[in-house]
Amino acid sequence: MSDELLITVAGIGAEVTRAQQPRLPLLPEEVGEEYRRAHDAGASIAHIHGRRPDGSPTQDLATLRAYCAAIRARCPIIQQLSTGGAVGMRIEERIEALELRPEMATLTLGTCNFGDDVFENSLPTIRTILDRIQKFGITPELEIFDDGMLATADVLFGKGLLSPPVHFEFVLGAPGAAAATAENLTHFARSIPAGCSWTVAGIGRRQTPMATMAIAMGGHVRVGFEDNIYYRKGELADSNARFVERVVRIAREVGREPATVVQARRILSLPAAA
Ligand code: KMH
Ligand code: ZN
Repeated sequence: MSDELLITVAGIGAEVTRAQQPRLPLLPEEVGEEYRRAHDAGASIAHIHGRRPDGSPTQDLATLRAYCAAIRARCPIIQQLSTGGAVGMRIEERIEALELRPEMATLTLGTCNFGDDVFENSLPTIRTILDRIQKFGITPELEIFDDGMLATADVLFGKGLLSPPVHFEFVLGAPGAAAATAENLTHFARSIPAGCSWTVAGIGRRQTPMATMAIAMGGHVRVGFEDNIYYRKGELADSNARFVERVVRIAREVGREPATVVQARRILSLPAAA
């Protein structure tokens, strides 16, 4: 276990709207500023989705290029592109921006319900995304929404397509996937190979309880508008950085410091920045 805490900020997502969260960043300058504030508050990883100016989700190359440049111009946070995109998005759109060679990209290891929709990730889809991730020398984050996705990780390890140690992310509380409970978090954390690190993203009002458990267990934390728009019941968060600040306060109370970007690269075995 590393004492330093990785904090990922998932500040955009694909589903939240401006009508629901007026501070949702959409334009590149807004995205750049939002992630800079989160970085300054203690986040070391930026999980990034694309949006058109009207708020609709897109993973197109031009949008992601502009976002990545706007973030990089303001802070050295590790950039992690989503390959999940939005439910129903074509696979080619989900992966076209990987040619930007971000340091990290997510790889969701299975299909699950997502509200009324289906988040589709068949094994061929997973292999296509993994191929593209590896072609560009990107470090994957294995995203687990449900128990069966842990089995898929074992399939990939068994076939030699990936080898531990790798970094996992447990998304708990998505509507239609595994619930955000202490039992599920413990089970997931115990199920991955020795030496692997993990982050938890608790959805909605389970964001802070899950983060607190992960801090105590030696895991890492993701927060942000993608997963939760309320700071507390009935009160919208006024920025992603406010979530990061709260996680930092909780972590310090139990003796963990937020990882700097340099420390995060070491924990994740990423190459040092050029
Ligand atoms: N928007 C969700 C359906 C990821 O970023 O890798 C999927 C998602 C996963 O957000
Ligand atoms: Zn995402």
